[in-house]
Amino acid sequence: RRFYRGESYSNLLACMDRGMTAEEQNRWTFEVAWEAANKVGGIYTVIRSKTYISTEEMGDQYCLVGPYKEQCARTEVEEGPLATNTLNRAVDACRSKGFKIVTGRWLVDGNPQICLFDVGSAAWKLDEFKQELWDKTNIGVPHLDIEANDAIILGYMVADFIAEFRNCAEQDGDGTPPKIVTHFHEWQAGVGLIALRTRHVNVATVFTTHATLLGRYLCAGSTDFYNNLDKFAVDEEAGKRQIYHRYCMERAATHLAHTFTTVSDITGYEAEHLLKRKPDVITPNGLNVKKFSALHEFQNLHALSKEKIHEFVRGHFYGHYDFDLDKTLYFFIAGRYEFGNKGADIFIEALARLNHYLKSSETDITIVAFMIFPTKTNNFNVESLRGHAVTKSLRDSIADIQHKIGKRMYEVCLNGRLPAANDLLTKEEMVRLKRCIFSLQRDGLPPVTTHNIVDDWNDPVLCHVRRCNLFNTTSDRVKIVFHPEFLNSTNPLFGLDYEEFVRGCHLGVFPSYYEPWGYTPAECTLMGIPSITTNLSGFGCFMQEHIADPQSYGIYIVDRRYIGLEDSVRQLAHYMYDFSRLSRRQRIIQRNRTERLSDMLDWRSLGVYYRQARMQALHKLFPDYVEEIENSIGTLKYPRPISEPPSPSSSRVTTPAASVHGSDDEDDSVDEEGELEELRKRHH
Ligand code: G6P
Ligand code: 1S3
Repeated sequence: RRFYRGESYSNLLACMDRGMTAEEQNRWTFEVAWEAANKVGGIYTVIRSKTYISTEEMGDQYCLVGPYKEQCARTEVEEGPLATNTLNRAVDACRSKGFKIVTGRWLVDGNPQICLFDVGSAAWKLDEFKQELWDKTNIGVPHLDIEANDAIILGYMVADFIAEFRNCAEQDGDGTPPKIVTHFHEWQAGVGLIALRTRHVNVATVFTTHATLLGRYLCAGSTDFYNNLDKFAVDEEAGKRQIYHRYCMERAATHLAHTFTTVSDITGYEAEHLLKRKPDVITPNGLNVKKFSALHEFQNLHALSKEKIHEFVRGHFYGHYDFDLDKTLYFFIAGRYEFGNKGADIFIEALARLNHYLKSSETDITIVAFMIFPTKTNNFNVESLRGHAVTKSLRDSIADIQHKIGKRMYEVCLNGRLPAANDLLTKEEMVRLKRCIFSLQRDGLPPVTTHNIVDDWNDPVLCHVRRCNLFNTTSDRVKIVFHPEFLNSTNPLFGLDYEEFVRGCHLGVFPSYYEPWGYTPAECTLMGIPSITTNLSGFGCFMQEHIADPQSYGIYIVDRRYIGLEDSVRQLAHYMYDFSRLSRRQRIIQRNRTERLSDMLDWRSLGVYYRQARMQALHKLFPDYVEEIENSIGTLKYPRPISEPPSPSSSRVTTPAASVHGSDDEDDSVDEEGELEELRKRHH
């Protein structure tokens, strides 16, 4: 009910059209996004991860629509005609106008149909489209704004296509009008919706915003955003930032849509004030959850990936490698490089405090904090590469010597005696090892960044790291590694892709200030990696609403809404400090609990809100039309865990399993089976 603010749900259920397939109902869904088969950011993840359930529900009555971006499409799309004659006729009609359209199937789970429009092929119609936009809506777009111009071309191409399709579907149908839903994502796709509505094409429209334009800009400044949301002079603010025309496009799409949705309550609140419309439905973002057949597989993967990160750390910190990797924890932050919006500012500040807490408590724990934000660089720096070269040389020498020692031992033993020390390591080999050890010496400290950053004096991460004196000295218990590039498996330093890297870490830290949803902590959750998020992120609020005690499930939520900045920093530092005091056993238990939350982030649960949004939109066009939709996922799904939450305090019993296995810190078979069983009983 909370998510469904339209007509009363029970009214709709009363006149349900039970059990008919989309094909039998002549019902179609087109999902239009700039990021369909075009990887730019988070919306790509939404569209891509959702295709599985969309095709499961709609089959070939579902089609994605977006711009043709050759580089991405060439590797991700298998070209070919669409599955139905009706769709192909509409495409042909548009092609005959001179539009270049690539059709086929997107090579992702669900293998959906996709229709990509080459914006360049209709560029000659830009003036005509702009004129229409102006005549119908009074929105004027400066010709220098290429992104906005492209959005206009795509929008009108898509509107032409949908109108053609509707005609074809009507001709091919049984006389009843086809039920078509067109779902547009974000302002860049929104012009299509504006065109359909101003041309009065009889299709249902849904508009989803994943962030508001003005919200993103205002937050990036030093504005106290959430306390002033109701006070902003929106037109003026947009004008000052030279985004007035974009803002108008976004606002027009919002108001013209039959159903308007945002990805979280917090963005809904923002939209209400900045776009002046409350969302009808909240459509939280899901992921395509794939379960391993073995319960503990994700724990094993953690250990394997962590070993690869260890190898990186050995190379990066050579010469100052005076900490125990078995007592080292890996924290990380990653995302689009929006320094304040993504909370990198308070992360660095809190790390400085954590460093102080750890030093004062004289702990032997070391934290390596990775920051992964892509920015302009002139490639890897020599110091980082050198570190990996010298450790590799040592590793290779040892492997070679080891092999030779083996052979010598074998010979000696064949002679019927036990090898003596001088049978094992020769003098030359000692010299070789000494040379390797000497080359491990270095003058300076291990670098804070792996790359040469362009304009490094003004780079926000480096400026904050300098200000907080986090220079990777021997006495620092918190070490910093800034990797200003996204990870992939061909990376010469890590040799890990992002997923493997996340699995190998202990804690994701995402203390965002502006985060409509936030996929990074959600992805951590699926991999069973605990994370820190905030009550200003859609994900954080969603978790707070559905879990009784998020922290015990490894979801730490920093308050960035009701307390001051200083208090938020302190809270973040304390969360990290508390986490650093967990024993291995407690971390394992916590990872098990975190992973258990995956189901609630699965599109199989969250897809229901998209269906509700589409149904509402269709219902406005066809008042008699209602679909049978399973009820929303409700509010509280995850009760407080039955066992004690993992606690840093040694005086407390950690979990019931502890009393069975004693205090064996190394035991990795902790699965809380008893607790799971209890949970199952409760649900039944
Ligand atoms: C997983 C593995 C264990 C390993 C543990 C390390 O649970 O299955 O074998 O001991 O990870 O956990 P840690 O939190 O210390 O990286
Ligand atoms: C937006 O991408 P962003 O990282 O710029 O959309 C994402 C998908 O809905 C969302 O997860 C994120 O919070 C937004 O900010």
